[in-house]
Amino acid sequence: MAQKPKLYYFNGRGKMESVRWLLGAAGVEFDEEFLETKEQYNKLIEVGSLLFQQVPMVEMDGMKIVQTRAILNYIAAKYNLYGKDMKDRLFIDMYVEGTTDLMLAVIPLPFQQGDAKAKQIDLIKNRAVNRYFPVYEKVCKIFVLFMLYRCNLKL
Ligand SMILES: N[C@@H](CCC(=O)N[C@@H](CS)C(=O)NCC(=O)O)C(=O)O
Repeated sequence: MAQKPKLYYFNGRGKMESVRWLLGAAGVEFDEEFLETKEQYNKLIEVGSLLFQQVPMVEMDGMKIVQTRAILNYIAAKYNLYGKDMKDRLFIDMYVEGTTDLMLAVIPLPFQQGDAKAKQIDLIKNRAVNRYFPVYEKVCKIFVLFMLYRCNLKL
């Protein structure tokens, strides 16, 4: 039996969360090593496991894969979750980049305080509600209708 993928990241959602979700969607079990000390992280760098000295890193299929998008693309392609043709992949890539942009607005939050933090929270809420969520709601509705049609179900 193939070895389970092993995920290396801090004990938090961050950039690894989408990888966990994708493996879950693919029905793939995985192990995780949470980096809780500087020593653990430095050790990975010393042994050359982190190409750009960054996590997330996923050990699978004999490789140590870094860069979130590269990890996601590999898993999606491997488990047939990356569309049927170039056009599907183009749309998947657009939706993924949208979530990345929204997440980039969230990342600075833990390091902000006071007014700056409140302003950032307002911006995130506004962008989420008005710019990103409507797009995902629309595509989810289309997907549900498509599945109902495929299953010959009527609304
Ligand atoms: N482009 C990379 C960025 C990864 C990244 O910024 N990782 C952070 C943790 S979330 C990190 O390892 N920072 C340490 C550093 O850059 O030295 C990706 O998307 O995976």
